[in-house]
Amino acid sequence: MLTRIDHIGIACNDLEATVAFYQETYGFDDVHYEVNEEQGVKEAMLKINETGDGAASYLQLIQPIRDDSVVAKWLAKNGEGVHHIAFGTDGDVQDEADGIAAKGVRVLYDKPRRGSLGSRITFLHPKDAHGVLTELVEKARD
Ligand code: CMX
Ligand code: CO
Repeated sequence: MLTRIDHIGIACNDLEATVAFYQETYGFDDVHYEVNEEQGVKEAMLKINETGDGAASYLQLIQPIRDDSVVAKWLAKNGEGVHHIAFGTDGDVQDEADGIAAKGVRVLYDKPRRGSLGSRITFLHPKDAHGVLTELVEKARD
C-alpha cells in the first residue's frame, strides 16, 4: 500500500544555495546529504515531518553531477523546479510496482535501485501518469 508522500524531488543548479534558501526561508534544518552516482546526482534530504507509518516526508533537493544525468537533461529543458513526486510503500516496492504495472503504467526499472537513506526505489513513466514523474520508495528497514 502507498502510505505517505515520501518526498518531493526538486531539481536545482546549486545545491548549497538551494538548501540555504529552504533553511533560511522556512526553517527546515534537518538535512541529510548524499551522492547517488548511479542516478548522477548529489542531493539533500530535508526532513519535514514524521508520518503515521513510522517513516517521514522530505524535500529532496537534487543537483546533477554529470552532464548525461537525466536531471541535467531536465534542467536544461525546464530550469529549476519540481522534478518528481515520491510515494512511500509500507511493503515491498517491487510488489507495489508490479501491481501498478498490471494497470498499464510503465515501470522504468526491472528491479528496484538504491535511493536516498538506504531506500529501494523505482519510477513510473510520466507519460503514463498524467505528466508526473512518480517514484515509489521502500524505506530502509530499521
Ligand atoms: N516530469 C514530467 N515529465 C517529464 C519529466 C519529468 N521529470 N522528465 C521527462 N518528462 C517528459 C518530457 O517532457 C518529454 O515529454 P514530451 O515528449 O512531451 O516533450 C518526455 O517525458 C520524454 O522526456 P525526455 O526529456 O526525452 O527524457 P527521457 O525520456 O530521456 O527521460 C525519464 C525521462 C522519465 C525516462 C527519465 O527522467 C528517468 O529515467 N527518470 C527516472 C530517474 C530519475 O529521475 N532520477 C533522478 C532522481 C533520483 C532520485 O529521486 O533519487
Ligand atoms: Co526522488
